[in-house]
Amino acid sequence: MAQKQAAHPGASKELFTLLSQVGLVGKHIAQDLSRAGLIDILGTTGEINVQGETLKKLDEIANQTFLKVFDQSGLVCALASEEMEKPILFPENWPQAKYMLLFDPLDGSSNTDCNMPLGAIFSVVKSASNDRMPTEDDLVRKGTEQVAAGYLLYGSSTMLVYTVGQGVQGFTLDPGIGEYLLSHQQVQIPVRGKVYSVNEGNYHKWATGTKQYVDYLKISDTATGRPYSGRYSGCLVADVHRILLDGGIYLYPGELTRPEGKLRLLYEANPLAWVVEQAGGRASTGTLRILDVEAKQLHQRVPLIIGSAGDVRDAEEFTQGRRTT
Ligand code: AFP
Repeated sequence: MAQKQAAHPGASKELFTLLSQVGLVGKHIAQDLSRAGLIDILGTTGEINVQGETLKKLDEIANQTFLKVFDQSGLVCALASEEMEKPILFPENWPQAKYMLLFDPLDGSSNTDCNMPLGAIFSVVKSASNDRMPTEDDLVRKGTEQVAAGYLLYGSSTMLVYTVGQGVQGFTLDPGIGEYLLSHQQVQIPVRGKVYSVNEGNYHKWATGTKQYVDYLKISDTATGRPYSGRYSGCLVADVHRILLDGGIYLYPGELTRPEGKLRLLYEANPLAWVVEQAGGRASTGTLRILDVEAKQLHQRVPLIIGSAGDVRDAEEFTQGRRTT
């Protein structure tokens, strides 16, 4: 990280300290998860979150861990989370702290009780003005305005993967020494893959173009490497991480009765889109580059098609009706 900082004059020391603090969140959560069946952290809290979803105990623990690590760090002047309707503002940190952190503290929470992969996704933007303390509206920014973005993956090992706009770096947590070591330098996503990742249980809800694209992936054709294999874990981070390393495509498309899709723009789609683009891939709504989507609300949803550039281009052609086979 220090090397990257030296090579990137736009990325300040505070930004890299902030990324290290995200790593610290990952250490806490990874430790909790390693004992999840032994301590009382599985199951639900009995509450419904701002997204209308049942809150898992681990959602709450992960959110609190982010808050604890950051609220007294002096590094951020605002925090926004999937689990909180309103952001938390820290006027006491402003103007020294110019960064604002948006995050999904626990991605894939349906996986908590069955020992499957989980993640966290984060996006960092700078306060919009030097003259005044940011407001909630200042957090609602286009993906192109991110200054750092990435994710934590709690899989068979814990990883921190990030970009500050100079490629993608991946660090693996060595639990023996409690440190992250650089394991994936300048990650490059293949131009095409052999895997598609989508909740096919929603097939009947999709528009024709999406159905035709997914049908196309299953037709045997050696020239284009089809049929693709289906791989879907229910954890966006894990599915996108696989695709980042091996190529392929992840889709959470808009649906006929829910054209905006399920995933959140500011703290799910935007950070992953920037990571994947920085690795040479592509991220789209089907008609628009994710990073160019106009941000209007903190918890805004967006359709997401992300992965290898060649595969995402194919999907765009199908969803735009420019191709049917
Ligand atoms: P949470 O962030 O609420 O855990 O949701 C998980 C998720 O956003 C993403 O990780 C999955 O890819 C997707 O939702 C799974 O949704 P379905 O259960 O509808 O397939």
